[in-house]
Amino acid sequence: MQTNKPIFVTQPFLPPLEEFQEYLKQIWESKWLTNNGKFHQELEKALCEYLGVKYISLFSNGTLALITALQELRITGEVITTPYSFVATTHSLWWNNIKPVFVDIEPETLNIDPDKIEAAITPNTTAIMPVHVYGNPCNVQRIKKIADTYGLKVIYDAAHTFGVTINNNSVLNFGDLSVMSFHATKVYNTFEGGAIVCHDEATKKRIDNLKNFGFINETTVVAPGINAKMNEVQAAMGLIQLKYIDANIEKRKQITELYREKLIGINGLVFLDDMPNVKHCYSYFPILIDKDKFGKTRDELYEKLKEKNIFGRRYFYPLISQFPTYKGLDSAQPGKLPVAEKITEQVICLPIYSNLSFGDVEKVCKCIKS
Ligand code: T4K
Repeated sequence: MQTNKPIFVTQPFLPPLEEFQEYLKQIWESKWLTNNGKFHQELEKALCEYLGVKYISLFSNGTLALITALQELRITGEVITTPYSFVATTHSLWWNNIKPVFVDIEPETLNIDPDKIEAAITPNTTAIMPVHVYGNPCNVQRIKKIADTYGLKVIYDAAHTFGVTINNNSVLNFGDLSVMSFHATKVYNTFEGGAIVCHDEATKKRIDNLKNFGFINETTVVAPGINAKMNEVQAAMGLIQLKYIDANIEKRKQITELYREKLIGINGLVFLDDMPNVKHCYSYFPILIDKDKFGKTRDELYEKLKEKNIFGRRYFYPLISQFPTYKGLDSAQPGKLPVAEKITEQVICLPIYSNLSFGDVEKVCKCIKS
């Protein structure tokens, strides 16, 4: 029934099928399906231009891009990171045999707290891997200063940011490398997909080699690379998506504004505001529930929404540091990450995507208020 169709936390934007078919026809004719094809090359150029970055290397997904970014910088030992993210952030360290060291988050932005980074640095620390959570930029200046002082690399997990700028400069221009995700659930999707943004040609070349088994020519392999190439169907989707991205982000902005208007002033419910001088992409709309003031726990609200066919998601619950793989680490011990431990019990991300109707946003808000 139309009146009670499920509303999921997100839904991918899909362009008109005919537009995609035009690209598919070309792929069928050329029989060039992958390995740095025409659309792959076009998309790298188009994304550099759209995002305002110098070099980009496309990947089959964001997780392999994260793993490869660490390989490229030859990161070893310990890496300081946030427990408040999708598990792929820390898994990329684990797959590289690197020890994650969790540092708490700021209550205002939910990003890694720069004030707490220095205390976590040891002689084994080689890098910091912060996440621009929900697309809200980290304190990039403070993180740069700390990294420069201690000689650390910075790899940003920028999976939630697309087109985000600080003072008109892409957030992807900070750090040694930034890693993007173009998964179906993201603001900009290529079904699955990802990318590494870097700042010089030599690095771009090495990353391109690493994602192609380490080949530099037909017969020479210079590194134990992996297969993480984006294929032509994904790249074609990426090219079409770019035509719609501004309109899609604008719609997300309007949805965010409507949520804020409808939910403001509810006792025990808070949401994040826009940050000064930042152009946002509105990838998620998280709310935080204080059970004492709101009169219900986060989980009670989450279940109540589900009864009404509204499927918010508890991104990010549990914390990465609470998963079995990581909970034995020193930095993961209960009480060591007090802000993240509190927020993970309070958060629900409400539905947001470009095809979400304003009527559905009102329905979600009504359900929260009732
Ligand atoms: N770093 C960060 C900070 C990340 O958030 C992520 C991914 C990564 C790294 C890794 O990047 P990738 O390797 O994924 O490129 C989803 C996504 O799978 C994941 O990409 C994303 N973060 C994470 C936050 O969310 P799930 O398990 O919650 O997704 P799922 O399948 O439950 O989908 C959520 C909702 O989206 C569904 O209820 C309905 C809708 N949906 C989903 C898919 C896949 C659709 O309508 N169509 C679809 O095709 O992880």
